[in-house]
Amino acid sequence: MKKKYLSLLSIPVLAVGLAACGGGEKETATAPTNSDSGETSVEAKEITINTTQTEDSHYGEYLTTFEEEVEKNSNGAIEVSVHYNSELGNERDNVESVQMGTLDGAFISSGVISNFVPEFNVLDFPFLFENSEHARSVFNGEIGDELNEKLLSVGIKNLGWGENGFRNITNSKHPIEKPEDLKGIKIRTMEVPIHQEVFAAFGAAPTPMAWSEVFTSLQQGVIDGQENPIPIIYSSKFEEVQDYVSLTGHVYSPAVFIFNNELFESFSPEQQQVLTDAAKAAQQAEYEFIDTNTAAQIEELKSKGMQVNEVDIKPFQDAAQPVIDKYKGDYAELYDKIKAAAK
Ligand code: EAX
Repeated sequence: MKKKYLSLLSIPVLAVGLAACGGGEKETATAPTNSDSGETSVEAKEITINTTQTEDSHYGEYLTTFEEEVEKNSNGAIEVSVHYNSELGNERDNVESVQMGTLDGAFISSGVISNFVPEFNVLDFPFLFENSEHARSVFNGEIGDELNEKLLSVGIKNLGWGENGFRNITNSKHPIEKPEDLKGIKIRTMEVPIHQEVFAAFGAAPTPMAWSEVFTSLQQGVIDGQENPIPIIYSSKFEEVQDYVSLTGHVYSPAVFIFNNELFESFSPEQQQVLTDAAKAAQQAEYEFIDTNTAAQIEELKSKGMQVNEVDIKPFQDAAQPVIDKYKGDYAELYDKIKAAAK
């Protein structure tokens, strides 16, 4: 975490925070004094965040809102440095780095977390959530809190839930209208075992791959397709490498704002509140961005030459059921609680 110096006059919060950190006796910040202006300056804390997506994506909407809120409400005592396009590694690497403290935080799809917290496997079950309202109420309620506790047990603070969204299939062979259409199609999946099994059950050839390799792999024909929510298909400019979008909505991916918990606890209670409040505001901004733009993004993908088709999900649900039955036993209680929360 890089340290920067700011004028104390502009950041009374930090001065109080630093004094409070001095234990029982009142300590004042003993930072260097700027000889020119005579002002006393104290260290500002900089936090570094990584994400896979572009700054103009729905992830970018979340993170730019977070950055603005933190720097506004911490009086500049906390600076946020966001790195887009997997600049500081892929999602799975990021979970490990945040856990070890070599990366402060990351905004990622929850899929890869199941490799660290088994309960997260449930979130990647196909057709688990009825709609966005169902999913958002689950993650912003008791179940979301329970999952956050599981994350804390491995040293990771979830600053706040976000949304990746309902995942749809893109490919360059033909429209996907029924599972049989996926026969032999090389579909990139996240590094999530249950996703690989679901696409094998659909008849596809699942190819697990980190996000940063997907666009060039599609361009080079190493894979035929992939699956992601519309906002990612749009912001990734997949119309340049894919011809078909099939609206299967087969999995809902939440997004998680993972943060090194030791670092989080090093902030004063006031600063911790600034961080969590900023994440809440960012979540609302992202939800609004998604709800406002997704329909228009589909129309724009069509205008750019992509063929978009609806599907009857029942055959996909039937094909996926054996995979659900195989794994549900391990997480039956959580699975049933989520299903029961459907609006
Ligand atoms: O987090 O890997 C994926 O397909 C994820 O949905 C993407 O990185 C957004």
